[in-house]
Amino acid sequence: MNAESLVLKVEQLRELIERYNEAYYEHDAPLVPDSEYDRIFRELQALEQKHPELLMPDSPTQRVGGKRLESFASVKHALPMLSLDNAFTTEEVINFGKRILDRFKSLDVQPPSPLMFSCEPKLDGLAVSLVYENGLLMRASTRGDGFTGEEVTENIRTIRAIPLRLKGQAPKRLEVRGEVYMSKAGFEKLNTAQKKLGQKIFANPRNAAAGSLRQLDSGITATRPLMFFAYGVGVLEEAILPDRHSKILAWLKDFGFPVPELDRAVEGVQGCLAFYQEVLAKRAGLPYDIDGVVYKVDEIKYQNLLGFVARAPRWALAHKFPAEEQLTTVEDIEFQVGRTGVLTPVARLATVCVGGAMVSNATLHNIEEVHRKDVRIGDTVVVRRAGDVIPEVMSVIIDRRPPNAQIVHLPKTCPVCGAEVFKLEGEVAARCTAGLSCPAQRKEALKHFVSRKAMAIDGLGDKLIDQLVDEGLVHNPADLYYLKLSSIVDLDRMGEKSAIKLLAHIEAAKLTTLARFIYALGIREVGEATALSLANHFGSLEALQAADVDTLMAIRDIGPVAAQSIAEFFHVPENKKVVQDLIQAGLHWLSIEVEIINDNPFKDKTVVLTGTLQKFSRDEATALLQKLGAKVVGSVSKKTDYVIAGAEAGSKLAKAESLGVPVVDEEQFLKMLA
Ligand code: D41
Repeated sequence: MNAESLVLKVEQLRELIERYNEAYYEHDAPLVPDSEYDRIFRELQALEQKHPELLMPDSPTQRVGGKRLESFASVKHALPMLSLDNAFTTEEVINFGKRILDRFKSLDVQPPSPLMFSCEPKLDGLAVSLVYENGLLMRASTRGDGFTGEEVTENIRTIRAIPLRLKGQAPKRLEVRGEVYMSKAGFEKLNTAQKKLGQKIFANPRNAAAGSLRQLDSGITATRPLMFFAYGVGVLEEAILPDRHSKILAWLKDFGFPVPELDRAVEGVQGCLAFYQEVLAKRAGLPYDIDGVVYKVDEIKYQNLLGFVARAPRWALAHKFPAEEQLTTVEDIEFQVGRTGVLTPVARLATVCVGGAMVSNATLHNIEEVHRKDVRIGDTVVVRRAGDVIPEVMSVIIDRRPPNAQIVHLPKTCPVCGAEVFKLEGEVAARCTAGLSCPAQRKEALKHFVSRKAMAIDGLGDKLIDQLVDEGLVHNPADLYYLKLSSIVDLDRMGEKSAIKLLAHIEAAKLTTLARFIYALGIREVGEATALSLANHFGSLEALQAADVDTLMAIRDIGPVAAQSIAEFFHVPENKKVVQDLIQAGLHWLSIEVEIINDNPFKDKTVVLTGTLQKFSRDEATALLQKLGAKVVGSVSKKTDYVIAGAEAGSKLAKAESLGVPVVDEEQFLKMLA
């Protein structure tokens, strides 16, 4: 790059960053995901480092945080609020450890072995300072640029997690530092309410928290579900600070502050890295967003020795998680046909790494969503992949739309079989009308039929089913049981050995349970739990087939929509024939004795299972509870009556505890059963 274009590039980056800053900090409406911001920021940092002559005092790299709004009084922090250095890789964390040891060496101090770190999650909120005098909250301010912030005392007072008066023996002056944030649930609720009122929708919990705290009318702040946790201490007068960070957190807790729940003291950088993995695994299940973890040298004596450089302490590091949002481009939008014929638009993307995995497809849910988000082929979009959730297109960066971007319409005919596509008025789903004569629906129905919770036929993967249908060997589930060795040995990636094995698996799976059989049929609205209820209630296939809508609706957990769908299913001649053919092919089950004990603590209760039980598998415990009349569900809410927690229970247990839902361990569970 020549000097001129270098200057231009640096200017461009600064302008872009300023623009993104303003949108993020002043309007709480980010234009790009954090990862994109970080990338540009780092690019500028690198250029300035390489060409120090280009570094200007007003470069955004010299000022982290946004401009202060005129309307809030500004507050100068008595002690600057430092920022945190970031690490994105293991190597950077190891270097952090090395830098600390080097520093000890140059100070001629024998480093402690092992060096203890206090680890905590890094909540994605905004940092504030709270000043208490003689135990009373006197002043609260945002971090701002670290030196000067905005006074938000009245707004802070509305946050119930923040004590207005300290518990116990209060110091003359105490400045508590921490993070104001919004839980995921609070964020969803707020956005739902905002939508109803026709008000602004927040992009993420962080922006919702910032927008809520920076309200000139504290009455509005009071209606927002803000939370707080403390992570440090600034000014302290007439009290003795504990000698370790981990003890400071406990000390703050005693004053009445919420502190990070997952905090732990560990040995060395290796301990930090193990903590990182642990918290990463829990990330999706936590009730709040975290963007990484923070490591802090635990002993305050060593923190003071190590000191800080520029704005950041040498003794602390934020280890960021892989970004859950990234930018990429939409190369195409295709429609996938599912088991029930529903057409789902899928964006084919230029491959990117999101949340630690390579992503090249993202769901767009339905055509209305495509139009609402205005996603076009050629667009640059934000894709999000959180936890194990399917990647999703969140929004379009309109700025980057090419002139030839292409609008997508719902196809009039099925992209797989050419049959008419039908969309009911008022319904979002558009469906291929061909039913099981559409190969796509046939394939999906078969995949469902053989799946683990249905017939559980081993060795029959998706690719194999695609081939069986494409070759015309299988039209309906019953055909599976008539497959011959000679017709399957020649399939791709098959051989005599695996063909024989496959036929044996199909044969073995003929013995099943009534509930699995009902589930395998793929009746709309009939999931695993409903299938089990039906099997328990009717006890035989004949009785189920004969049931009318009213009889079905009288069953617990079966609503009008499901009842309608079940009754209809057994009236369609093709379906009757498939059921008959399957029985003909030799599918059978043992008639189960169903015995519902009327007086038991689980009757009509909503129960969540979590962790590993010693005496039951998850499925067995579920079946048992269902027989007792309980509804077993997957996630904990206020409506949950019990959480049964086995060994190594994780986020569901934590959530139950935070909601005050009764938690039962295996021993208590056994007692309740007795
Ligand atoms: O959870 C956080 N966001 C968090 C932020 C945390 N757990 N610890 C933090 N510790 C510090 C130091 C070490 C500088 C006292 C922080 C922050 N700072 C911080 N938050 C915003 C800027 C800096």
